[in-house]
Amino acid sequence: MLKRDHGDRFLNEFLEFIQKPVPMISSKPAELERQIRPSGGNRTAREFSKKSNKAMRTITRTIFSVLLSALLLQVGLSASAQRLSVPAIEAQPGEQTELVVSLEEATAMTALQLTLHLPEGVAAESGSIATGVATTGHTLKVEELTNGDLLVFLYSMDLSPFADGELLRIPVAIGSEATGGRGSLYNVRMSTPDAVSHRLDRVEYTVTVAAAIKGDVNMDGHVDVGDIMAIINVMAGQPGQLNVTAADVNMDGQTDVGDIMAVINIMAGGGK
Ligand SMILES: [Ca+2]
Ligand SMILES: [Ca+2]
Repeated sequence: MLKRDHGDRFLNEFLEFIQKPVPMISSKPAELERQIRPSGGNRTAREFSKKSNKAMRTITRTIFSVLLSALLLQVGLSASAQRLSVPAIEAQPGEQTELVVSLEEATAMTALQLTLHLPEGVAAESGSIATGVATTGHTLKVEELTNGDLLVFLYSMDLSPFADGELLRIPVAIGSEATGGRGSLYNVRMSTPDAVSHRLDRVEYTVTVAAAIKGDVNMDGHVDVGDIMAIINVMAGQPGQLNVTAADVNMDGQTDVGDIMAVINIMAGGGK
């Protein structure tokens, strides 16, 4: 909350940029000019190119304003319909899981900015955040704020709209000491292609961290020979999807034959 102004920066820059339509309108005529006049050209070609540039600009402008009117109408009808959702997470300590941010009832939005707050003991690596199926060539920008929250900005230079569905997939690591709690997406703003920005409701989600069963290294809910195999895999440096923290059953800081003995003891004691 303290970094509110900083948090608005990306979207504000984007809004400023898309409100200057000149570079976008002139990009195609420039390409056309290059095609007509590949190596300098003559006077006639230049004049033709000038004329077609002008015609192209007029056409583009007309299309652009028709498009804008259509968008404005749509936005006016259901400006506050779109919302973000994040399903609750249930995980065990030491587990790697994913936080999924989805968009519902999208109304021609091309940019999204939000700040992600994770519960204590839950961490996300900014570089591993991926875009979901509801994006179409959108660019992702992530920055870690001084309070540890992540500023996430998703935008399209082609002004393509988002579809309904998954916008972001955020891999998160549940710390070995994590007890779960509430996380949130706050300072959520979206923008239409014509730079109308909307503030969306804050989204809260819960992370429930189930206490792992001691000795249940492969996390199937039982302590049995499968967990001994799992420890051997961890010892062999092939942890796969295993809970590496849980593999240190006797909690002496390393995974070795002592942990296999510990699992045998747990099995002999009736799973306690
Ligand atoms: Ca098990
Ligand atoms: Ca150990």
